[in-house]
Amino acid sequence: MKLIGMLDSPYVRRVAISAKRLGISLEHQSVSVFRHFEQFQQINPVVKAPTLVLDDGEVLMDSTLIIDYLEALASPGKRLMPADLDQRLRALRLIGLGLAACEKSVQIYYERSLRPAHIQFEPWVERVEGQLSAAYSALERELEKQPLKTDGSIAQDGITLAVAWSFTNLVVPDQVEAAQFPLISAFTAYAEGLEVFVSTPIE
Ligand SMILES: N[C@@H](CCC(=O)N[C@@H](CS)C(=O)NCC(=O)O)C(=O)O
Repeated sequence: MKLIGMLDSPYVRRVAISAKRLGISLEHQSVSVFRHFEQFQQINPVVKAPTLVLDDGEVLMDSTLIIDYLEALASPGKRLMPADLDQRLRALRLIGLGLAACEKSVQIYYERSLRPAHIQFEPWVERVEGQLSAAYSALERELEKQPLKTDGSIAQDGITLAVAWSFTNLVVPDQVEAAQFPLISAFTAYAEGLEVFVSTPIE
């Protein structure tokens, strides 16, 4: 199977890291949704990263749906989501917040990099900045209540949180201060030190 997209996308990176943790080998092709738009279109006319191309040519998109498929393919001992319902609910809540943080970071980044300065709409930017801050504040509170394990393991909630924080720091660093989110920052430092993260660097 082929994973299409750049690792500077948090969505592509979470799929690549999840696949490694699940023991599923993917051939990664670094095709950019912007710089290689036409090439991407040939693979997936919707041009969304990540795109997964299955061995029979079927195309799947959206990181959560791709990970869902990979989880189903993986052996039960390697799953990245807890089976216990309460733990699963918490993991899903953390993942939801992490994905919202990714989405809001992308929106601010696209606003700044794609929309000409003279037609930027400040009320919209402020709204999105507030949403980004709300997502990380809620995540920080979650980690205060119950820390994620830092014993060498990592599950889907931790992968998504760390990938999100690294991405936000890459594209809109002015929006987040490590001192304001010490637990998220410390957990991300732990995750980025794991072999599976080190071998899947932001490109
Ligand atoms: N919900 C999607 C979001 C994917 C997404 O928005 N990817 C960006 C790259 S970071 C993209 O494809 N941008 C191009 C576009 O939306 O036109 C997921 O989880 O995969």
